[in-house]
Amino acid sequence: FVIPSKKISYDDIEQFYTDLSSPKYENQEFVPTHTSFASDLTFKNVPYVYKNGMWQPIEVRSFQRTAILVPLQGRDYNAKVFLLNLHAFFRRQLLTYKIFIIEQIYPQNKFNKGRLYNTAFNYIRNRSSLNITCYVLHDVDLIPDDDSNYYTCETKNPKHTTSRIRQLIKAQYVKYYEFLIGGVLILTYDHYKALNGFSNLYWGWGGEDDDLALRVVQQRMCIIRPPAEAAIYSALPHQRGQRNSQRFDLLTWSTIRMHTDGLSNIENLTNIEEIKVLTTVTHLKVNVDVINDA
Ligand code: BGN
Repeated sequence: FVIPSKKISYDDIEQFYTDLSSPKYENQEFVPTHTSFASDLTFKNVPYVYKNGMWQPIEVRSFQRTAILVPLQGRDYNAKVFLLNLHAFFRRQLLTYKIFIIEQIYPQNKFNKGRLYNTAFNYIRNRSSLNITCYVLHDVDLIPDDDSNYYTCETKNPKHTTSRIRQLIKAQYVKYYEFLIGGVLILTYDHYKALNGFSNLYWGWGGEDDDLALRVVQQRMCIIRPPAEAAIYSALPHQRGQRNSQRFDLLTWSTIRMHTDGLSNIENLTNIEEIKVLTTVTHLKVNVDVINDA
């Protein structure tokens, strides 16, 4: 279990990327020293600017405006490594992008990733000036290992990019099952809306992504994947989440519920209690169980 030796704060990361966008760094090669992880943290620094709430390359225009949604519960050490690595990755891909960390507060509840994603979609939709055209649903412990794994939306179908994953310490890529769409999923709002988002009923680890996959089948959508050699990730080490023992039962009736359980009824279930806007990340702190939390 390896945690970066130097304690990195969100402010450090903020400073780091603000410095990088300054013109004096133009055309330099960068190797951030804060982290021992990552495939390749070097990148030719294309001048970037933070404008109207998004990071964007100055000299080219990106095709899409991309929001990266990262649900979080108690894995701050992963989140920081994630931010250092992914900012570099997005810039190498010349994306116009914004990263959202959607943190579940109140530790008495088990992790509810579905509610966090649904809440974030509503939040972003209500900020129409951002004009987001593509959403990346991203686990906080996954670092893409290949730059040709393009984080772009396809018009027709959602894209699942996590075909093979290696644990950093073992270094062997493992292929996951074909039906898996967890890890990293890239889609448009229209796709997400057609699926009615995630189920709000999964508490704890496991199943919510398979539930979404059943919705995909029900809606007769396909899932596309990048070429196998590109769809590879390193997983950061972390503590194991609490298993959801009800996941098998919930999956049985997944598609019966899908039109009444999801994005359409998230409104009264959750509440964003704090919003912290940095340029590196917009940090949403969410109460995922308004009805039962005092
Ligand atoms: C699966 C989990 C997924 C998880 C993947 C990868 C379940 C439901 C069982 C029918 N699914 O086993 O949620 O993303 O492993 O770790 O537990």
